[in-house]
Amino acid sequence: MRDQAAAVLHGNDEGTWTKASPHLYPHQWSWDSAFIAIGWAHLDVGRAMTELEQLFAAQWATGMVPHIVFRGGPGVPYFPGPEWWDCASVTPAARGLPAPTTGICQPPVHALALRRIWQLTPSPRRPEIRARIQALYPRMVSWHRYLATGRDPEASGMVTTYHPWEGTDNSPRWDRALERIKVAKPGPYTRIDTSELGDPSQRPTNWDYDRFLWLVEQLRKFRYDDVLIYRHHRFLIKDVFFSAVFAAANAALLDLADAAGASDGDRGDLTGWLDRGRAALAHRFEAKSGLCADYDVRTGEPIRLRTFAGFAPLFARTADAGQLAAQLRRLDSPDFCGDPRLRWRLLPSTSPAEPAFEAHDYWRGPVWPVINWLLWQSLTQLGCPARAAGLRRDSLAEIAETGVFAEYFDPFTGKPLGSPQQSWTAAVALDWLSVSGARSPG
Ligand code: 9WN
Repeated sequence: MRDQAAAVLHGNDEGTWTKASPHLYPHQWSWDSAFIAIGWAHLDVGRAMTELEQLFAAQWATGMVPHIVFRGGPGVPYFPGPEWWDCASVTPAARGLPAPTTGICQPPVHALALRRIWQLTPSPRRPEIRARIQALYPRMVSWHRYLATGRDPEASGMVTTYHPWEGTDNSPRWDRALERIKVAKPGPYTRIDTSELGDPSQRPTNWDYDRFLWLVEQLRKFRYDDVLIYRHHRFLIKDVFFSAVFAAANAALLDLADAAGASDGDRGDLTGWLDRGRAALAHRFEAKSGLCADYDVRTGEPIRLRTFAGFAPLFARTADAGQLAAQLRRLDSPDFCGDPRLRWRLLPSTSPAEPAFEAHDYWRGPVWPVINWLLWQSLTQLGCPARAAGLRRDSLAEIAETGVFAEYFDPFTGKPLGSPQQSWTAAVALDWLSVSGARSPG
């Protein structure tokens, strides 16, 4: 399997960056790149660093790392392409970049990747890789500063998302906020994802896409200015999963502070963001459900749904023993991994008990290996090696059963769904294959 996973990365390799998948996603995606760098680190730590460096070369002047860098070039088919975003025309923050980008971002997994690269760097390569980490580190801190300020002007400890494309596109977590948006069709457009895949039931609906595109139009109208967006945008959600990844990423940058020669000021800021983030998530934890709830800034209402995001305290490596115990019980309850219909004991994107659940449909039910990798890593670090080992074992078994490094899998049948040869699935498989079930990923 290791050779097959490496072949997927090599097959999608464009030399200095990696396509998220060969056909469906032929550009560089932000959080995909971070996972991909973890995969490359098992083959060549220098190549892993290049992946992150290329992504951060497209960082905006605000510190934001854009969700797509359109490195594939203008002829490469992906919808919506750079013309829908038009970032460089409307904001100076997006000018002078090596390629056009989108104007939104994705969860900051990058610091986890940087830490993993450093852990995997063999002694002879340490001086070279240390120098490259030292060069990249300030850019990562500025990315985190953007999230802690532009995306959290209230200093609440929770990151605000502006668009479902900021990670988990058609998750039912966004349904109510999208339902409030009444849009006329945002101009004629032709999707290519559904024809590329051949099965539209595995992708968001046209109703979703109308709203996704309308939201892009709005963000462009606000010139991607966080202050204007905060004032006028219709979709503003305090996302517990994004916030949890941010907390874990702040901890990862602190772990690297000595190697990177971080300043006292940066260490202080990272510690502050980490503490504030963990405290906010602890506050959003609801004992009754055993889950964390997102929060809709526009309506002031919590979003109470049984999805993977409810395990934000686990993803953030909570320091609260009571919440940890409650979340572990919930994880293996019949609403989640304890559902007897599951093919593997893995965390589905949406609970099968949730009315919005769809076994085939993207973030509305299927199992995503990268999400289970994040959970595995957290549980290992939280001192739950047995449960972590189960996630690793079942995830590898899920891939091995069909031999497909799929984007996502049907939780009941284990059928591979979405894009085959998905880079980040191959990348996390490489990482899983490198460690024994109980050994810490660091
Ligand atoms: C839009 C690349 C990306 C992932 C996202 C996933 C999906 C894109 C799409 O693919 O989103 O960004 O076209 O559906 O939802 O998490 O980064 O793999």
